[in-house]
Amino acid sequence: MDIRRQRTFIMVKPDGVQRRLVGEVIKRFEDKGFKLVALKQLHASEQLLRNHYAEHDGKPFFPKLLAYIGSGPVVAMVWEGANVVDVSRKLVGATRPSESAPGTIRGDFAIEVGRNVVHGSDSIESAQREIGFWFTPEEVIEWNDHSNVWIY
Ligand code: ABT
Ligand code: MG
Repeated sequence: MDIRRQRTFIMVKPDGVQRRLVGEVIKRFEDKGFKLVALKQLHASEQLLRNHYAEHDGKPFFPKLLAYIGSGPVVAMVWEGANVVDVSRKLVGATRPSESAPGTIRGDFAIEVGRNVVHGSDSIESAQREIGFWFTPEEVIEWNDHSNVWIY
């Protein structure tokens, strides 16, 4: 597959929405040169969040995690571009904001692991799975940016 067509799932969490950081997050992905192919705001159902965070089911922080992500609307997005999964994790920063570098989203805007502003898929497989949970195929838009000669 064309590496430039790689996709990842990015979500501004309820704290990011409350703090009016949606534009800031989008700006960082746009500035990098990634292409926005899906976007919506929603208040996620408990079932959707259980699917999304199934890997953490049973861990001590799981109930708090569900309560936090379910506490308000989130902004769900799909971004496309070369190595977007790995590069997004770098733009987002380390899970614990105490370890995330300045210049990353979490490094610049978060203090608490339980209020870390944004989610990014941790692998290509996770990205495919998560995009399927959050979006129908019709909601992910194919569009041709003819000007991408300036990016690639
Ligand atoms: P997400 O983008 O939310 O998946 O975070 P990330 O992949 O960076 O980190 P993981 B390990 O997937 O954590 C998921 C959420 O669980 C919270 N968490 C995690 C805790 O509260 N305590 C912990 O000890 C760990 C390991 C942080 C993550 N999201 N939030 N908010
Ligand atoms: Mg994760």
